[in-house]
Amino acid sequence: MGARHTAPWWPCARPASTRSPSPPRSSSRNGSSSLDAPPKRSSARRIGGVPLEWPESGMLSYDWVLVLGEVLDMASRRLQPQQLPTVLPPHVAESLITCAGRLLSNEPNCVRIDPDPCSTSVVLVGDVHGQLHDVLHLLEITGFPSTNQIYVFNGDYVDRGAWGFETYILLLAWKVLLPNQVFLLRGNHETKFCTIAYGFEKEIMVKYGERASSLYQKILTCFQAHPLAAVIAGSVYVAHGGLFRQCEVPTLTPSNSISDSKRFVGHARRSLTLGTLEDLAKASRDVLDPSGVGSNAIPGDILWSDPSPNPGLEFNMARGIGLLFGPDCTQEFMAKHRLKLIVRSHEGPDAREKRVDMEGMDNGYTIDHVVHAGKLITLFSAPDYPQFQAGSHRYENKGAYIVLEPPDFSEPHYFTFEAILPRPQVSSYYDYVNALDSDEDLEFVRGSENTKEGVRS
Ligand SMILES: [Mn+2]
Repeated sequence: MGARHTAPWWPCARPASTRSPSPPRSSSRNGSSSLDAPPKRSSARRIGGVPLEWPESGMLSYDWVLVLGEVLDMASRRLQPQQLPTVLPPHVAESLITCAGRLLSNEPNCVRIDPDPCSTSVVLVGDVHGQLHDVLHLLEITGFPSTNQIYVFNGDYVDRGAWGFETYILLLAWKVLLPNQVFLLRGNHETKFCTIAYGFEKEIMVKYGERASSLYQKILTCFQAHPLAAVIAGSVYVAHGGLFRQCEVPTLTPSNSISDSKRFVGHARRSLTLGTLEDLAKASRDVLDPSGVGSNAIPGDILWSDPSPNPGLEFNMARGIGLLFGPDCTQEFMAKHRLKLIVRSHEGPDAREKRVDMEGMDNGYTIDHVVHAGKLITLFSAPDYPQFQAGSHRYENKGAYIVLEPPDFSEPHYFTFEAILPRPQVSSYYDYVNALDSDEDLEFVRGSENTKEGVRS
């Protein structure tokens, strides 16, 4: 195994011309349970105990990433959480975070994905929230990322579930291996204030001890690097929360006073105009906790907004951040950009239980807006969510993913799947009985830079 930090590890991914052949796609993309679609294992299966080291070549391979998944799976089942560094050393995790962060930060706010119109399909995945075993299952039944199969993950990789670190690291590894086939959009949980409130920060502290603080800081930096949205084949818009406001930046001249600026901010909060992809391209996304006001308005909206059955664009009072946007906004945005489909995520069965005017999330997806230009779908990929639920009642929701097929890519094919149960027994990293939807707690962690309203995740 290579010595620490001595192996060159950048560039990390293989050049495109030397990539491994695509692994065979599973014949069972049928949304079945695990019993119907037994997981396939890589030829390099490895039974743990030996720390995974960065490849001596400095380049990740398919086998390395598959082994990483197996090691993380094994560790979750056989090791105590604090033993994870014995199989995934902190310097290996840090290398993955650094490599992926560089790739992500070089991507634009809205990634343009133009798949080969003859041979490439695109898989869209919604929230996964630290449910490692369900993510591994999804990859196996759907087929691993490859030159013929692009994945777009739509954020919320961490929090609530007990394996957010493993899930995030695994997805970063796929990104490093296949940067042009794996896209990782940012969710609202890829922020400091959510990871403090919903367990991910504590999870890292428990698992990595004295190295945790450094790891967490690197991950927070990586969070800010994720792109906010994607447009696939020119016709499918994907973002975690959805649409966003136009954010006019006041032109400050020597004659502008501070009071002028304050008046502008007040005006911007009162009147909302739907933003465009041009506005998105110009936005600054390099912010740890988008506050949803001022220059942070666009990333805040994209990560936190929800569709509404009611027309118009309004502040999302239930969440305290982001917007509610009606079918008319969806139509306007789609028509302006010649889109045929919008896929967003962000609302699981718990969130939908509180919205009596919206369809429930039992099957992992809902069709929320059907307008002249096309439709808007919510996609949620964490089955049996949240992992930790108070009381005996569970939502028992299915997860879903969407496949877009060539040559058109704008017709969604839905696939549902059930959770891999039973999950390994482990304690949660947050007070799920009391912390859920606690405005006071979130107000505390969000700090003074954010809005005064509470926030519902
Ligand atoms: Mn979310």
